[in-house]
Amino acid sequence: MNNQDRVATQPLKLTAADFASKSEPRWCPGCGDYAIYAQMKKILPELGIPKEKFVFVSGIGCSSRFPYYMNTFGVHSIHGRAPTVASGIKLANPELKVFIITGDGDGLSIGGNHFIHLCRRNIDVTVILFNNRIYGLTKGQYSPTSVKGQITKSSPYGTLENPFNPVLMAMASGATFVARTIDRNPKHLAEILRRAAEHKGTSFVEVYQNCVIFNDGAFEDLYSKDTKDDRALYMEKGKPYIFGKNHDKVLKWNCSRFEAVPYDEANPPENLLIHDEKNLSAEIEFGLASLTDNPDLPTPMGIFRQVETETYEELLQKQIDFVKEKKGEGDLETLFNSGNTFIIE
Ligand SMILES: Cc1ncc(C[n+]2csc(CCOP(=O)(O)OP(=O)(O)O)c2C)c(N)n1
Ligand code: SF4
Repeated sequence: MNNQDRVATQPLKLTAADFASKSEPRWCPGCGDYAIYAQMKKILPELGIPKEKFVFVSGIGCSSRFPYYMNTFGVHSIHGRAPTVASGIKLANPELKVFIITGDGDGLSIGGNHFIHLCRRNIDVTVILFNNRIYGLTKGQYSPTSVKGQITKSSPYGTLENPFNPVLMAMASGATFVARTIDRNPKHLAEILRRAAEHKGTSFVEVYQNCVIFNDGAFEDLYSKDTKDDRALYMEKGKPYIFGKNHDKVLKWNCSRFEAVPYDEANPPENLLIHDEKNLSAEIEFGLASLTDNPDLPTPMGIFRQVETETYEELLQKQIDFVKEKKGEGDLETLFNSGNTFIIE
């Protein structure tokens, strides 16, 4: 056996370090982007996908610098157009594992239209939206997820707009996997990134990401020791929606809305909902997503929806096969010269 055979027959065991490029990340010290970068590198070797099959596509923004730092194929594309470039890559080569890295400005302002159409098509790509509720790269203008009243460089007296809820947007647009996590909880972040990457179809993950320079502490209530247990609800498959410092509260579905009631494990309230992201009614999915930033109830973290249905590329291949069977193999030259052709003299 010569060396070349050995390389071909023994798959390499990859590690996080294999996915780090030679470019040193240039995010501000303390930026949440570092945490996402670290967990992404960690989960990629666990997916069992050869390294040359990964592609990271981004738009423009601090977050969109991500592909530079990954030792994989990548495209730092144009503002808001990562879904378009990624769709082309995936359709041309369905063997690839394609990630879209975007920010709340890139993905939901200039790229909002591209984002919703990606979701409804169910192309098999994984979207990671770094939501810091601000434009970081351009130095602190408000974004479509900035909270109403937020004072920023471009809203010195407070924004007048209602923010988008990215989870609701992805759900309403038809994404087949929808989840939320946060940079300050590495274990949860890694698990959600892995689950999203394994999903077949458009998977969407909103990551709450701290911009330490222009919107520091935007999600503090979800990770600070004193508030996190009451403000964040970690949804777990097979469990009711329990939260609170002593696991002493639970969400109950009552007359088409959620309410918080006391919880005692030994004597739980009757008719509690049990979480199962693969089998929730639209009413419950949307009800959970709508709790975001509710002052009286916790913000849900975890997987809101995971359903399996045919992807765009599978349907496309079927259609190509069908037409080929009906009309035979295509010929570009004939196609160019068919139909209404005319000569300009
Ligand atoms: C066509 C175009 N319009 C506007 C800009 C300026 N611009 C660059 S990044 C950006 C917003 C980035 O915000 P976000 O996606 O939230 O990323 P972050 O920097 O916060 O990670 C804007 C408006 C641009 N580069 N190109
Ligand atoms: S400006 Fe904000 S988002 Fe951009 S690198 Fe710095 S901390 Fe991160």
